[in-house]
Amino acid sequence: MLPIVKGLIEGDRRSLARAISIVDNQEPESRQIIREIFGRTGKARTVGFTGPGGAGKSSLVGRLIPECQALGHRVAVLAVDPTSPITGGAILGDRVRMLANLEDERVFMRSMASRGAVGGVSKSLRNAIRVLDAAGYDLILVESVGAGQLEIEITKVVDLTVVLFTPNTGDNVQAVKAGLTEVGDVYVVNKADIDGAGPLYNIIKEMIGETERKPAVLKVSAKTGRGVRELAHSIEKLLKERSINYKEREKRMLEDELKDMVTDIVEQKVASMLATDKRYAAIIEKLARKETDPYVAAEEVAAGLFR
Ligand SMILES: Nc1nc2c(ncn2[C@@H]2O[C@H](COP(=O)(O)OP(=O)(O)OP(=O)(O)O)[C@@H](O)[C@H]2O)c(=O)[nH]1
Ligand SMILES: [Mg+2]
Repeated sequence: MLPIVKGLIEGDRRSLARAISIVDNQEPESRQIIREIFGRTGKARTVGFTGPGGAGKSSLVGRLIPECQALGHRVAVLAVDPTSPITGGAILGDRVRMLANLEDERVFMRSMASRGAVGGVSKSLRNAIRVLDAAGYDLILVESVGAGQLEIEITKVVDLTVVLFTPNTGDNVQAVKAGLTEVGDVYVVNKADIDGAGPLYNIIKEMIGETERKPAVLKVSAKTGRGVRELAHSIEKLLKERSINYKEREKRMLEDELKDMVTDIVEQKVASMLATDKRYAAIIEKLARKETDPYVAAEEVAAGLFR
């Protein structure tokens, strides 16, 4: 067993932090770490927090930590910021905001830099979750920073998604457009302490809460703490309900992952084959001279590759 794996299993926080960096950066050692811990994973449950910038995701996660600990969980937090090169300012800000919790030995926090394509982020995240799972953290809260396609991607990797809205940003419409109204298991109107939270809550309740999925819609204030305990209990309840079919869902998630990974491998193979294929170069020339068309050319190249 790798010393780092032994360390993280035995509760050494430095080994844990190092292992997460390795899988996040997809360093070569990452393969062996995952191979060694894979059999120990499957116990942790994961909750994603998504929503427009400044909605209060970090603040709310900070508030939820003690509530979830009170329910008996060993909590870890991952903040995913794909836009940030290694340690961006946004994450640092979050770190400061969560400083109170950082001093608490029972919680483990980490921001992930996962650069690169959408697939890279989910791969890093899946593996970071595995590392935390093997280290004995049974509840992992994942904050995703930034909006759009990536956030939707992240929701596929977690067991449960909490979508935050807040009255004082113009980003709500953006969030609706980005498809966040379809991915939530729980919808939260944060900043209940300020004007506009009530009307926004009513709108969301009507727009999303009444759909067939009937997701929970809650009003909270991460500032005053109002509603946070209720949210922790809702999350707990939903996770319990889902645990009944957990094996089945895990299998589906693994299938998604495998498909991503096979696609990656094939893509790389194809790229390297094309780079050295003389016929490919010739077909490009033919295309440029308009002696063939893109459909025929593509079929011809693909047929050559898979022969
Ligand atoms: N009034 C009020 N302010 C809040 C509440 N929750 C968070 N805030 C404030 O809103 C701002 C953004 O909070 P964050 O927790 O950093 O929000 P975030 O969603 O993590 O932001 P990003 O990570 O940058 O997307 C901060 O100034 C918070 O103090 C709340 O319930 N009420
Ligand atoms: Mg944040």
